[in-house]
Amino acid sequence: MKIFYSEGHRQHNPPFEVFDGGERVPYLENPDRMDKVLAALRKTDWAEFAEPSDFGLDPILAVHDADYINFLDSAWTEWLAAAPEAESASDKSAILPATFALRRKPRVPKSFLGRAGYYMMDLSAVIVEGTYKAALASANCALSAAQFIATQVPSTANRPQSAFALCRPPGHHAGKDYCAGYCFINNAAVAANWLSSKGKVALLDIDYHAGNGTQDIFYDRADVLTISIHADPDFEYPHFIGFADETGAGAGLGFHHNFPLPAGTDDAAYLAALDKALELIMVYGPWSIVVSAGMDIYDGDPLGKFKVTRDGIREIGERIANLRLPTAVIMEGGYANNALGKNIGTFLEAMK
Ligand code: OKP
Ligand code: ZN
Repeated sequence: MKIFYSEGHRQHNPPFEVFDGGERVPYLENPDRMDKVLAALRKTDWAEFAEPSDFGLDPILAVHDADYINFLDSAWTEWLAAAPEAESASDKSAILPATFALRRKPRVPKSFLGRAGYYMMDLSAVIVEGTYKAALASANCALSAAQFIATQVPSTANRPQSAFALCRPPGHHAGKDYCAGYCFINNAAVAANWLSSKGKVALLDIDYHAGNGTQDIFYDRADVLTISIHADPDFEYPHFIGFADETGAGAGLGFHHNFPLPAGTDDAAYLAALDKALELIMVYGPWSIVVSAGMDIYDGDPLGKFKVTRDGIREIGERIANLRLPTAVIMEGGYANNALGKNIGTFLEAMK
């Protein structure tokens, strides 16, 4: 299986994040995650590593607001220069505004801190100097996987090929004009949108957290079916979106589906929801699928409350592969670092 990977992710290594209650903790979405996945995949005889191509900004701007992308580009320089605006910040090692644009009429503030609060949804999308470049490299991995499945010759394989994008930072919480939950550019959305120029695409999000950014981006579109299986936002981040009654709007009505699940969800309950999702995909009839693959569904993930086992993860991979569609797998979350390599390896092995 082709694995698109860039060393570029390393420059995104925030010194901390802020948990509910204000505690500063080491950043969970860290380069060590990638090292664990790399080590596991390098041990296999089927992982074929490739550098991503540079697709430029166009496919990113087809999904994200240009002013938001400009914000990401210049944020670090502006943050360092934001005096006396941010003069009270005793620590400038990471950008974190303390004021958020809550349900305002959209009016982009002029000041840097104003724009930071406007474009950031929470305290876990921490921006440092290398964040934008890392996010671009991550999006290029996703686009490269999309291009690979779009151009492969199917005749030699007994099932259509899939490709894996080793994305870091992840993407599914990032919306058109906001970053959130470790995500800055929505890699899976960029890939799915790119693929949608060739026909209907389905995007299945199996990360533990609701894919709010993906939902927002495609909410009024019928040409990309989006489905997210996740922890019920009634008890879990992102709290405000990801409910079962959110099914799309306008032309997109009926083309988004959420499967919110309770804490403690085990393999059987998870697979039952997955089967419903896969049925919806079959009925839709896409030519390809994009999978937002978060391994934080795994039992024991520090951010998750599901009880999905490694056998469950293998079964999820097999059932998705049984759709027999060209599939671009995009890495999202998963924070049990010591299990992450095996989990990703098991998932991909089942899909190849
Ligand atoms: C990113 B991904 C918990 C705060 C939540 C953000 C979690 C982002 C998860 N107290 N922090 O979907 O794996
Ligand atoms: Zn997650």
